[in-house]
Amino acid sequence: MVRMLALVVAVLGPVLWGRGLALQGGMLYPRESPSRERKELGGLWSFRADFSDNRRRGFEQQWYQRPLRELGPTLDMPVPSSFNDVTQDGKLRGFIGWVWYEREAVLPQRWTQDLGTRVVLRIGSAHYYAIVWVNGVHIAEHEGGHLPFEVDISKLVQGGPLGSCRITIAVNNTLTPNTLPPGTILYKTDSSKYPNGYFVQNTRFDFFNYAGLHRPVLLYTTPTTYIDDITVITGTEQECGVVNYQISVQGSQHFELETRLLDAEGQVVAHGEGAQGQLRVPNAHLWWPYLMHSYPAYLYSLEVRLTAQTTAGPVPDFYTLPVGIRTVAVTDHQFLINGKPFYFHGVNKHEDADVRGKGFDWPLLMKDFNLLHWLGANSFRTSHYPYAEEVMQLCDRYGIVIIDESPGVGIMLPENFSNMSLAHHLEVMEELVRRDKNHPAVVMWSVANEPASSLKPANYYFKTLIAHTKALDPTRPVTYVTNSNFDVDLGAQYVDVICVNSYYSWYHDFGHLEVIPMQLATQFENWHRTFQKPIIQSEYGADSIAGFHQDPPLMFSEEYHRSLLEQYHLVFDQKRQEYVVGELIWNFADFMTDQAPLRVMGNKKGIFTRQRQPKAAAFVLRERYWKIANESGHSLPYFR
Ligand code: GCB
Repeated sequence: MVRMLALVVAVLGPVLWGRGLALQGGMLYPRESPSRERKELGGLWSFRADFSDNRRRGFEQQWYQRPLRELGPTLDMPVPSSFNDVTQDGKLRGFIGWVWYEREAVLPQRWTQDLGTRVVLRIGSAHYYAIVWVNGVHIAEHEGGHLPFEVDISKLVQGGPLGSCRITIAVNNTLTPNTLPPGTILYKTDSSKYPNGYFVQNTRFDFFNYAGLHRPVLLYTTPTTYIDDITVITGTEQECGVVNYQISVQGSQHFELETRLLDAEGQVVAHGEGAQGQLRVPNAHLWWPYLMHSYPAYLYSLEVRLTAQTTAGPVPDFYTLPVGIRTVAVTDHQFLINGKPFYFHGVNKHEDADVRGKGFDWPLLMKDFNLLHWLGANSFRTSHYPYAEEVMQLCDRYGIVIIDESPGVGIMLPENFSNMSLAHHLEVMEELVRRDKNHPAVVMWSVANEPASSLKPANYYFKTLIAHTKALDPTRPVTYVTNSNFDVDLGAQYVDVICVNSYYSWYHDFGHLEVIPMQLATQFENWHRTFQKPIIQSEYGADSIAGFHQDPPLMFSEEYHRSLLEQYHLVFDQKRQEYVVGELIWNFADFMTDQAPLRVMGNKKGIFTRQRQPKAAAFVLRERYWKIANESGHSLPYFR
């Protein structure tokens, strides 16, 4: 046991040390403004995976002290991207441990000479644990692969002779029982079967553990006294829109703040002064979801102007935040947006594609949003982790409603419910709410997917987690997603909306489509009888291999896929008259998983292939979603 722990520590290194870092400051998305510049560090970085037995050669040889290429061979690695599928090396594809990224950034002279400028390095996502050095100086560590972190590097780049800086980032994809998602390193010690030191990583979630620098890495500037965070909470009073705002400033106590709210035409509709206040907008345009209104996704702009009083005179900082005025509420059988019943007809997604894995990619993102519009989808769940900030911004702009999920997936073993796990989960919820709180598209938080909620410690775990999330954000409902295989789950007493996944006629009663209506109706009735809460069918679906045809339908054919969905729809159409408030297909597109006998080069439950081509099921859903949208009388032909 002790030996095992020692080995695990050897592989993970600092993954086990970095607990309890308190959340500091805001996490405003870095936008350009008259007082702020940004410099993208995308492109090719130098890269090396540390294949040494203990995975610690990089630390022993201090790979951060000198350019990586001087200490051995390097690869060119694109950022953002997962590293796994970029090369022809199978060992790198399945690599577990530390990989090292490095690049030189050339800085504009003003950034390095002007001591009134603050230079910040921001990493959109590094999966899973990251350590960052600038010019060999250790400056940051971050745990968690799906949320951004940043660090002020002004002192390191200013005042010296250098106009450039060397950024080194070591990233470790090892998952432990206390990471989110959790995983286990299993050492195979039978020397007749495995070489010395052989280990594998086991996880209880169904997607490939892609790793690397997944989202943009960039530098941006602010003045030294700067707008650090903005929180808006919106509401309505009769015809009047209300925007409550709170602004935090760092760097000085001597400043003034002005706010102006501009409509989509750029007209000022309200203004205020000071760090907090309320802006009132008569006859406000509300933010409505796509297909729920003839002018969906209306965004105002909140312009914040900070004027700091310095010895050299006043120094301004500007930040503009898009604001959608809308309300969210839940009754015992409805999900209300702006007081009107909202029905989720949407998808579950993954950040996943050929070659780039989980790497952020604009063409892919736009293709996905065009497909959502084509489909008539009004919503998605960020299964099973927070998505890139640019995704959330597009949802605001297009009116796509989001259930924003934490990386709490695969929480199945008793050790995943430890106090250490809970503490980390609470911290992740704080990071998530801090990042996404101002997005009108986000209408609910999901703290986890299919945790083993019948285990004894689960009750305390979820009670605490949900209460904490509600305290962080009292304006949005909170859920965790459960599975119909689990008995009616008492943890659901803490959630506002029941989200349930089921795979009738797929993982059980396979081949028997005829039992779906009965089993699905029973599921809904049991959950609603027990909790009197609205229910979302948060996953359902079947695998199909594009191009496989069989009629009468057999499993894995496109015909079985579509017939299975049609059986579900019969029941949704009855129950949505009562308390079912949504249906989210599993999954938007085929995606990569670990290799397993139940997976054919990944999970094939996509209604689109991994290359985003429609299968038969996509046409079934398209017809259905547009039919549902047309019931409201607000469908928008220009998106079709
Ligand atoms: C589920 C999980 C999802 C899986 C899906 C499946 O319940 O939430 O992550 O991919 O089932 O296809 O098995």
